[in-house]
Amino acid sequence: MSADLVHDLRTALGESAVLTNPADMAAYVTDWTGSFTGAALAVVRPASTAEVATAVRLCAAAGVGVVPQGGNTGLVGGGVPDSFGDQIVLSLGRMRRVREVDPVADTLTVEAGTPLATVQEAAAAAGRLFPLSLGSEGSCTIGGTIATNAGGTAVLRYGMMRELVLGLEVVLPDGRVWDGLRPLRKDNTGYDLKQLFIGSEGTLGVVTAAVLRLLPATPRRATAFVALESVSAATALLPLLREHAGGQLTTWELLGRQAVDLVLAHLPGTRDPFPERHEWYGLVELADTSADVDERLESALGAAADQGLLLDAVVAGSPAQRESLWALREGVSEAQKSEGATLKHDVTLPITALSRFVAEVGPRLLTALPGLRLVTYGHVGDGNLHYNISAPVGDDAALRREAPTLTRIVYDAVTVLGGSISAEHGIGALKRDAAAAYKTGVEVDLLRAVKQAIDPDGVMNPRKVLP
Ligand code: FAD
Ligand code: 2HG
Ligand code: ZN
Repeated sequence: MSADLVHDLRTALGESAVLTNPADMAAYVTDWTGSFTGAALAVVRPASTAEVATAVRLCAAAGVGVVPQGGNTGLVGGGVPDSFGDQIVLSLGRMRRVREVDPVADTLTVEAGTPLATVQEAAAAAGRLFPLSLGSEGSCTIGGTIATNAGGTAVLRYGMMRELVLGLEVVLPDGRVWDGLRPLRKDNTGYDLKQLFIGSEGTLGVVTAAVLRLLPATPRRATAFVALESVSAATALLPLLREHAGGQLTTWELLGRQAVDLVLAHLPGTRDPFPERHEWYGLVELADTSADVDERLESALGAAADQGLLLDAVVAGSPAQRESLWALREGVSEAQKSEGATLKHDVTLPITALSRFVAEVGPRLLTALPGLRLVTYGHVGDGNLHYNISAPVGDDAALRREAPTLTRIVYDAVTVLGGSISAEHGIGALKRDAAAAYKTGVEVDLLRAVKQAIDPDGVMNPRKVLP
């Protein structure tokens, strides 16, 4: 059966579009974190929507599951096959064309395998902005950011990927193509189908192209790195930043000292912007087309200092300084990976509950595993913490052993405080069982009903998202 499928895929798409050699497939079956390694019957690399449709149709007919993959930067094991070896990986990596930039509609139409950075560059070349911004933007794809409904560091102003997509083209689990590639700002004709696919993590269909919204370019930017006493200072600063910066406020990020320490230890060229160590830090950025970003940042920081909310602050005086402040924030994932075993918790809470969450959960975790290192950072302006844990120094095994207990402590507290166990990374394989356990029965029933309606034979990304 699988030999026939590989033969049929090669006949339809060409020899070089179907990889079966284990060495060629290796990069496609292990995820970015290194925690998920699976096996595949083949890796299929179509070059067009028609080829995606053919590949999915052949897999559906053979009863073989399809795992869509973009840049393979996902953090929940959703884009790689599991260990059964009975699925194919469908890589969108060859579909990377910006099809159109329309200055009147203010839209950009792009193929799913295009890296996010390429889309940002195409928007900039047209004098516009595509605002989604992630540490992985050089490698992650538009299809992947749609499939995960990615967030990042400008959600505070522009929203998540869901809010930036106007239209989609999707290959359905039976191989038919849904052409929803429309630039319409208004379309009240029943259920919003594109929103079902956004955030579905490859379990409902393969996104092959999208129409994205463009926004005014914001070449004027003012950026500061600030030292804070506590998480509650960070949350108290949010309304004050809004009051002074208004619609210019684009980024309000938080970093605990442990996160900064890891970046300084592992990423060459980074340096501590302050002479003294502090427990918490914030990164704030204002952006605008032409207006007074510097003055507004200054007045916001002045007011914060007057209210005793700031311990210290450094304002970027040049693009190079801005880069070096951003490197401290964007380098955390990479630095934590270099440090060793990591247990990730991408959680979200009501903003007013963040401080209590951090105060209560840290001691519980340290009791469960003395010596663990809390690497807390994230998008505080969105109520989203990356409440990650590094192993006690030299004891990765202890973290792996205690992971279920530690994660239960975190997720129970998140639930009690009215939050969610996945803010922006999704469910994938990592949180599949936990997500079902922490949702209500009604929610799980509705999710299953959607899956059953669109993918009754379970072709798309089997054993992910839903148990
Ligand atoms: P993959 O990893 O290839 O796939 C992710 C999921 O989408 C899988 O379930 C896969 O099956 C599905 N998928 C991929 N392409 C398609 C498609 N065309 N059609 C249907 N399904 C598809 N995320 C954030 O939200 N915010 C951040 O700030 C952020 N920062 C990151 C920083 C780093 C250093 C890294 C490594 C990751 C970060 N991420 C962040 C994780 C984030 O989910 C991804 O970077 C991005 O959204 C995934 O895109 P990708 O193309 O790599 O998708
Ligand atoms: C970020 O905000 C990303 O830096 C990655 O979402 C978080 O690696 C992580 O846990
Ligand atoms: Zn994030």
